[in-house]
Amino acid sequence: MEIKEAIEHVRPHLTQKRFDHTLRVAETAVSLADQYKVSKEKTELAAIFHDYAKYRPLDEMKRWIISSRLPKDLLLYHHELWHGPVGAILIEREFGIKDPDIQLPIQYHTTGRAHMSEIEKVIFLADYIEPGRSFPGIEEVRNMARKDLTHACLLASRNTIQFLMNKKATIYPETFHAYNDLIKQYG
Ligand code: DGI
Ligand code: FE
Ligand code: FE
Ligand code: FE
Repeated sequence: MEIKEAIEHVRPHLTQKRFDHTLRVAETAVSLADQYKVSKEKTELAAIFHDYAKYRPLDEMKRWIISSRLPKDLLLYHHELWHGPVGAILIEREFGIKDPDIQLPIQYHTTGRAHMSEIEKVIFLADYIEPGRSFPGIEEVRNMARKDLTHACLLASRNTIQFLMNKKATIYPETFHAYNDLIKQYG
């Protein structure tokens, strides 16, 4: 699919704010893809679709999780974790995009997972550091993103887990699996 077509499919499903975020994620992701020798075309498509399902009604997302190959334990955790996995399914069903290089980064962009591919790391990180974001410690992650993609993912993952624990949120197992996998490389 051409990027322009993807953008027009996504636009009506997002708020203006979320759409602008999506374009910034795409720009950030393409710059990382260029630096780390990842396919620009696949990166841009994954970025444009990464929050595609963000505003689907909860009962619709629930039905997709029940009726597709997605992990059922998602239903035991916060619904904020559903839009990535559901988006990965929707682009296949609606647009015939059946490519793990595009679907996996979308599926895991919120949590990460163990053994992320380079394109998964690029989307995970771009979503975290795009210029519209302001989290505590984000400048350190932005600087590291220019030096070491995997190490930057570790910093983003660690910050997210600390943030979630501080607000007493439940943490999805894949979120921990991502952190554990990354800290083993940089402990
Ligand atoms: O969709 P975005 O807002 O662009 O960003 P996102 O999909 O990365 O994250 C959405 C939210 O999900 C963010 O506030 C952090 C949160 N999150 C990430 N991992 C977990 C989580 N929330 C819970 N409860 N558990 C997690 O493991
Ligand atoms: Fe998201
Ligand atoms: Fe994220
Ligand atoms: Fe996002």
